[in-house]
Amino acid sequence: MNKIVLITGATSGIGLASARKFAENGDKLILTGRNAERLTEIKDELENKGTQVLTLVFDVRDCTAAKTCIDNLPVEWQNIDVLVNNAGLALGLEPEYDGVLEDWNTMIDTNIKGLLTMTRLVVPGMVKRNQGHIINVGSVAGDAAYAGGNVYCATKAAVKALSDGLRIDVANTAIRVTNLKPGLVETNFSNIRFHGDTERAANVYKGIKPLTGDDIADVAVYAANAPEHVQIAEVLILATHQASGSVIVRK
Ligand code: 8X3
Repeated sequence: MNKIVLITGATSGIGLASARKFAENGDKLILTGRNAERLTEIKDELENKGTQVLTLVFDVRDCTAAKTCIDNLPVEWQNIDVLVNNAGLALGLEPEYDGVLEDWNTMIDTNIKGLLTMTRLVVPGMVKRNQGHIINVGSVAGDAAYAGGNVYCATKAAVKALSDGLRIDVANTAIRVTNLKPGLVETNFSNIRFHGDTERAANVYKGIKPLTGDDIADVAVYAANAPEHVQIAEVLILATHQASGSVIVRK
């Protein structure tokens, strides 16, 4: 209750679902994203329900902008309790020998370097206060590569390594680190992956009941509210008919 929760990529998908679930939980929210208009709409929606919301418009790939925003937080918003490193994306499903360099750079810059930037900016305050929780949105894709997943899978494997590394580095503090690893979640994820090819995106979820952003957000809120001595280190969350990144039974 009444934590300050910063969520990156809060304008859609798991980020937006998390914003709504943490709001229901009574927390104060710092929501970040690139789309100023969407952020304002979400802020209005949540404030109407009594949640205090601060929005920050920046791209996690822009470390100067991120630093300016975090360094200039109003004093009452500075003590961030929970950092949800959610901003991330997949682009393309081409074989590794045939991939698009620009897409690779976007994924690496967002999913790895953006997450690292936010960690570097927010976690020192947590260490100073000996209190805090970092929830990284990893993926089943980080456990094993699947066909065409190559670089995306590598970025999510990096999220696992960075979560594990950070957990070691803060093990002498009260800070907790969680790596959430969703499988098939029906959000805008596949539309973005396939550059707006909605038919191809819809096929990803055909014949299986996929997870929703809410399903993942529920776990994030649970982890953040577990008793202080309990660290939910890693959670793999799959649809019932998905067994791994590449084993999906469709009906
Ligand atoms: C999202 C899950 O299986 O589409 O990270 O890569 S998957």
